[in-house]
Amino acid sequence: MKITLQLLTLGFLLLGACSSGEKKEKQLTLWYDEPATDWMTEALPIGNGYMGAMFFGGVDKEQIQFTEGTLWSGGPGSNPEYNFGTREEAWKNLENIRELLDAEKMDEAHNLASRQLTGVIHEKGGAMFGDYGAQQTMGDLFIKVEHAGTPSSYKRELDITNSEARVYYEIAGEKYKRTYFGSYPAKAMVYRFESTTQTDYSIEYNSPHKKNKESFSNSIYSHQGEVKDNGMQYETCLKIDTDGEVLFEKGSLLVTDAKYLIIYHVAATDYTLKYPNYKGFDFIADNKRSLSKLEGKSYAEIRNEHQKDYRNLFARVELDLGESNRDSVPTNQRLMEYAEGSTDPGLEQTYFQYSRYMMIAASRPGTMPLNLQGKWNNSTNPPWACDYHMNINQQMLYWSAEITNLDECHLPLFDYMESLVEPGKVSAKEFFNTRGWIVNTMNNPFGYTAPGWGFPWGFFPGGAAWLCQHVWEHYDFTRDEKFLKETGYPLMKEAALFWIDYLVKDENGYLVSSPSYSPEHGGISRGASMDHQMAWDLLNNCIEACNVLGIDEEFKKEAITVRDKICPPRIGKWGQLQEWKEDVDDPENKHRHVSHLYALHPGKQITVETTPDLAEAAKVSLNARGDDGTGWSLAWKVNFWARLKDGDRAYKLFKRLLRPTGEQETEMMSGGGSYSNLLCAHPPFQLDGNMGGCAGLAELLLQSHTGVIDLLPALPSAWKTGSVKGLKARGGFIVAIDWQNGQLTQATITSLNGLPVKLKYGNKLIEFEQTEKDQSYQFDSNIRLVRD
Ligand code: FUC
Repeated sequence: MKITLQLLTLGFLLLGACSSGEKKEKQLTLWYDEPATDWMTEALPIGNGYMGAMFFGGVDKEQIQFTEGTLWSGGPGSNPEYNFGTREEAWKNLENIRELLDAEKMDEAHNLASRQLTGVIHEKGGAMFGDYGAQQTMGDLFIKVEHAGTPSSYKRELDITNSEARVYYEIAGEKYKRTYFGSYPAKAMVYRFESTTQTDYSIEYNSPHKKNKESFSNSIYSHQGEVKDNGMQYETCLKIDTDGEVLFEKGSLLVTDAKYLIIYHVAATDYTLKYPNYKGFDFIADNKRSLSKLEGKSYAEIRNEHQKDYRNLFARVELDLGESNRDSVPTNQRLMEYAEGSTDPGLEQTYFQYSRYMMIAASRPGTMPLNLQGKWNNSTNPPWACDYHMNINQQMLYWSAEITNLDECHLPLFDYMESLVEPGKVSAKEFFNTRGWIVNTMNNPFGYTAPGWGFPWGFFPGGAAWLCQHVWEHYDFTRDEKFLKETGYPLMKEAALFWIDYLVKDENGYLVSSPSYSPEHGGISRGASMDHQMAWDLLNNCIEACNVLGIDEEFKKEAITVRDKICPPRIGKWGQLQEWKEDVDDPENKHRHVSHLYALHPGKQITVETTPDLAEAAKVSLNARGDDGTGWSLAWKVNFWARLKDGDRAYKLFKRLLRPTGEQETEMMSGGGSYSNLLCAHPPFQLDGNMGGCAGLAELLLQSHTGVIDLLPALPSAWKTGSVKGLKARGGFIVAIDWQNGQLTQATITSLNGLPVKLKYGNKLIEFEQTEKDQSYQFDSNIRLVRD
């Protein structure tokens, strides 16, 4: 009997070892059997936080396009008249515009607002956005490899489990291998070429910018240049390590007889994130520092240091949606077959983790925040200036940061927000004569905080309120009170002051936003619902912050009074959630922005549990808008349906987000999808859809915005059996969930802060008045605590 029990126990343990925690982590890769020929749809992204690079994997000629996040045209250096977009004393027209709106003279109000409440940019020698500028590519490295013959066994891959890209092929019986990665701790990109035979290479740097100086000494190639339009200075350096000979001739580095060649690549500019000059960083010293940190370290050490740094973030979350056995199929083909109906949970997992990979590759403490294309831009004139768009895009880029346990990657956004306060106060004063800070739709790194220069798309002073949701969420997930006190709350309070001053009373005594414009369709209104919802959310979070910090009683009282008078969400004549205070929604409107559902997501004013009628109205609006859209619009709809607890509908939209999209497709309204490199097609490429899609998948498995940790709130029926580990819930709880046949089998909650917790699964709810810091708690399929 005793023996049997022991055997049984052992058997159980062994089974346990294979089926749960001990399971070997699967390596997730994107891979292709041909080199890339198109940058946007095929090349693959790598990055070290500061720099982003895209490689093609060409056999005879490798192309590595790269940039550094601060490299921009425009701004003060481009024009002495540059003034952050300010139209001085524009606010003097405000009363007039409000009166016209009250008299329902919409066209006149629109015309006056178009003339006066728009930002100012100055023409600049044919540049698309004048002195507003645009993010710039730093250029391309071309590496020619001397070999003759037809390649075989070609493979180009991006291993996102370890943050490493590789290229393999064979020619005439010789093997060639390349390994690329971006190291945040080394602040360098690393490209290694190896071959079984001695090989010759030539390396050339091509840049669209003005070259000032070039040199090669002590194995270091340095190129100093400047952006022609604003004189922004930069340097990029290549440190060469090889067993071959190196010669610098006519602008090319010639490497001969090398079995290995390693290029360490650094870049920096003289930009600083500091109003009003944004200049003065010692970029030459910075590059020197980065290069000297490499001294005395072997390639293996640098690679290990990188992988340790990366894994520390990436490995926190594991998602298993079931076996798909499709890893042997190239990713482009896999995407096609998925669209044609093949079941491929592995591709879905890869998509989810790819977003986390890109977040880690492009947004780390001390770097610029993600821009519209992350850090991957190959143009001097990129779509929408590859800037910071504050009426959905910038925020969506960071939706996944907290829930997928990458809160450190959120920090660059907050540094950036802090830099916007000073210019944003000038904009608030000059355009609206209010206190506080604002940003509008478009924002460059030179403090452009004014409305855009076109009224219908550019007028969106709510940008700051929306950004402030991010500092609150960061606090709520981490419960880092120091952060809230020193960084979060000051940003929130200043943004709230704008709304306290800007909102005006309507005929019914409600506070409304006048004039306002629901992003980016309208027209002009005396109350776009989104403004009301954002102001409500911001004031609500400020009140909560005052409670947490025990400060600012007076301000808190004012915030409560204002919040409670804001025009609440309304249900209109066809059962829809009204996009405006006026009941004028068109049921045929398929516009990509669904801004009036802000209160449902990313806000929390509307929830299925607390405001079921409004949630129902949100559903009516969403159904009317339909299931098409740009990439980010589809991603937002995944999140909406997740919050509405309709996993199958969310999943349908997620599949739509993975629709294979070609290079030539430009139809915006319904063209969203994914390129074969799995980058999101707006179209064209925009990273927000990748990040928003990832956040949406996480919200299908875990939600916590109501103060309750809701397990599997919207599990799609397609994901019958699976598990997720390491997602984060508000309050600082790390959550692991297992499910089978669509039902929870077990969950584990680790309490990082020792706070009370409420846990929900379906209609079961349990509550613990306290938890112990750093303790894990295991729950069974009925969310009953499993005691040891
Ligand atoms: C907003 C969107 C567009 C695009 C642009 C970058 O203006 O309406 O679809 O994503 O940002």
